[in-house]
Amino acid sequence: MMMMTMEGMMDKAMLDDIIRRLLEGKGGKQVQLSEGEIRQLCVNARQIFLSQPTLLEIKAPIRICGDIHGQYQDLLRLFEYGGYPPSANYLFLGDYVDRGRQSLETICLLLAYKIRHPDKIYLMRGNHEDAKINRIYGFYDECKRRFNVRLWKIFTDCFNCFPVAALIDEKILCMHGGLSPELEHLGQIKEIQRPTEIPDSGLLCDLLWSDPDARVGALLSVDESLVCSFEILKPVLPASTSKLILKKPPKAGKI
Ligand SMILES: [Mn+2]
Repeated sequence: MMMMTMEGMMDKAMLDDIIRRLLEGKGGKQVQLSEGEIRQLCVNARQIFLSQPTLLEIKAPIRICGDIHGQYQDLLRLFEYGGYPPSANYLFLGDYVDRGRQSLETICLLLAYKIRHPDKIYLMRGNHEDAKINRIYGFYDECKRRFNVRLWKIFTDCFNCFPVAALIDEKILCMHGGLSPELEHLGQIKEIQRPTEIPDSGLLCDLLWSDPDARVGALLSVDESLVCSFEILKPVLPASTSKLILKKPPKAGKI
């Protein structure tokens, strides 16, 4: 329905063709979409992000995935293992670009799936979905080398509209970074206006940047890629819900 009501949305055949070509990048082959196609992915995805809330409210079962950081082969393996959308629901916790060598394929495949299946795949914002970070850590250079700086700016406009947190089954709160001392109720997240850059301090900065503090809670590693942080802090969630916070894995000397 959304596909039909939004102005200028890419049609399904075009999206399926883009997805098919991107999936041919399995094995390490570079997939070069056209600049126009990537621009359309950014513009269309931006519209969908803005049509959905800043604090996503989604239902289990859903597969939750941490940082990809341009490691496109890992993203493909992840879909191979968990099922390609829409056969399974996905929530990504952010950090799609920088560091790895195929940030463009990574973010383009995720945006294409988001537009094609807007209620089956959710992409939250990471601290690298921010111009002042990905200008330095690789994405800008990849855009400039393979396309141009103009395209990098179009991605910036799209990243500025990503949602920043998700609540699964009204119980599990997910964000890329962690909680904020400023966070007293979830309504504050819903009120964050988009598009927005990530400020240097405050609620939005903390949600995307802060790390769990072992002194105030306990960390449980579910597997190598997922860490649950049980934090006994302020009653951010209603008393009836558990205090399970999902976030990206802790730093290993990286941001
Ligand atoms: Mn990261």
